[in-house]
Amino acid sequence: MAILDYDMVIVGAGFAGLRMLIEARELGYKARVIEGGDGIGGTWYWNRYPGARCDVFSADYSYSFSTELEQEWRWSERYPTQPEILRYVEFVADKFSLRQDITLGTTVHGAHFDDDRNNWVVETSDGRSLRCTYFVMATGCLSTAKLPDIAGRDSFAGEVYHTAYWPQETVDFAGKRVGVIGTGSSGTQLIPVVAQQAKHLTVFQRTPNFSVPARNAVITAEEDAEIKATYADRRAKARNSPSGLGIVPNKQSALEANPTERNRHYEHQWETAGFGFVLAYYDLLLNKESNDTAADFIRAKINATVQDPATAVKLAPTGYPFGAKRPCVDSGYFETFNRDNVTLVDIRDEHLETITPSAVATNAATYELDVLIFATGFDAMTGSLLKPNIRGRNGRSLRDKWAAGPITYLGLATEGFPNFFFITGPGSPSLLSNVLLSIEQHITWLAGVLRAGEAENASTVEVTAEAEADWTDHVNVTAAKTLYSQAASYYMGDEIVGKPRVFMPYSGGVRAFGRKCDEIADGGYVGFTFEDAHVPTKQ
Ligand code: NA7
Repeated sequence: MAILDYDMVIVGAGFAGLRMLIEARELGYKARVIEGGDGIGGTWYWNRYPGARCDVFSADYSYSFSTELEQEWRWSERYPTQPEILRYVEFVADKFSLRQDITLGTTVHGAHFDDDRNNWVVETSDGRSLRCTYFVMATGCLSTAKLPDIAGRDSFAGEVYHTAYWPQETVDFAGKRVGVIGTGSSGTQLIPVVAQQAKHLTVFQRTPNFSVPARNAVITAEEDAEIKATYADRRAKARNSPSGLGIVPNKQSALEANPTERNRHYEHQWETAGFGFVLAYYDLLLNKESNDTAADFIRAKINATVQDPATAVKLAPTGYPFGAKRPCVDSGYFETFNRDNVTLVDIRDEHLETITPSAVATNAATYELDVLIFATGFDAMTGSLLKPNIRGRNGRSLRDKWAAGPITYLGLATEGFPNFFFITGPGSPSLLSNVLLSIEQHITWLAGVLRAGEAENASTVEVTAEAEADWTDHVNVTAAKTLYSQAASYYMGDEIVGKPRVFMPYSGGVRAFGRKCDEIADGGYVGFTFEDAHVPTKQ
């Protein structure tokens, strides 16, 4: 038997990778995290554009595994900025002495399962091959940035940035003509900040987004004490809510409320709920007529905020239901278009034809720029999982297996790839949930699977074809009851030309998902096979 380098190799030192490392140590494994960036933090390491912040409440977007950590760390704002999140990640890494098991600045190019030895060989960019029992991709759902296919894209001679590869140094926009392509969550956060600094900002919008106000605020000492005193309840509430945000959806249908009552409720949500606005009524994502009431309310808000009527029309989302595409949570986004130094270009009206060394040109005008920012998002959910060439039993590649769309059991594993796991993969609630909660649920549950395998002296843990087919079917059936398919979005794979159009996250919510996982565990991990008669060699 070849000597193992590690019991577990984990790809990615973001929230999932770090949490996986902690769990691996609990399992008694010798584990190593391989991270492409020169620092830890994953998406929060890379997405350091001005205005970057999480749109989940800070106390919920935090680890729950250590009460000591919960009590020691002090969040300063309701919605934490990127630098504060990175400070938290660094704090966690130091507190739990994680750095010694992390290799930075190294990419995993590929990995294959060695059928003869029942373990994995992981190939890294520094030319090494690491042999391990378990191989875990903790690479995140939104981590492979996407550049748009626009003619002349690479010819721009001024400063060029992508929100997801923002430089460490501060970018100075003063006196410059800046263009931003993309108005998703990143663009919506960046645009108000850049507008305050740039000489002129031109925003190129393809699809207007529904956005609700964040109402960010400083967390007072009193509020912090309250958060710390009630963490256990808060976590339980989050686990028992559909989105993992601790928000119990209104049990009423939007159509049951009379228009005055409904408007009052929407006003209240608008002032207080942030992302929770999508749960204002339980059926907003189930019934188009209900959804229209919320969409109309938000369009009226945009219309009331934006002074120029033509710009207000361009900014108002139409043609798809509210929430079917990830809504944004903003701080002064629509107000920004009232500034004299901001121009909105709707590229559905003016076709974006080419990028030249000094401008972005549509069929109607040429916009001369000094700085061009791509806020064009990611190859979501499968992008990072399929980037390395991962080959399972008999050399079968994951790319081939998922050519028509991902097939997984619980978003955690796939048949034909023993001892290989991914955290919050396609088929898990991931992108439709507070992803921190989903990460921890996935990892602690996976630890149960691994313990069960060891109890059976198994050297391989694998899911069955039947279990993954049933689960993938369940994911599809659950999504079909919703309005998600009525928008072009990264949930459906629409962000990449040629990507299979299938709904990827599990839309049944974290509570239902957690219960299903518990049921599977109680049944002895139904859907998993534990094979062979020798325990993986511990290092
Ligand atoms: P998103 O939400 O995927 O947004 C990407 C934006 O870029 C969106 O407005 C896209 O328009 C636009 N885009 C993408 N390709 C093009 C081309 N070719 N031409 C013009 N415009 C384009 O990514 P973000 O980084 O903003 O946010 C990702 C997540 O981070 C977010 O969901 C939160 O979970 C946090 P489209 O809508 O596709 O027409």
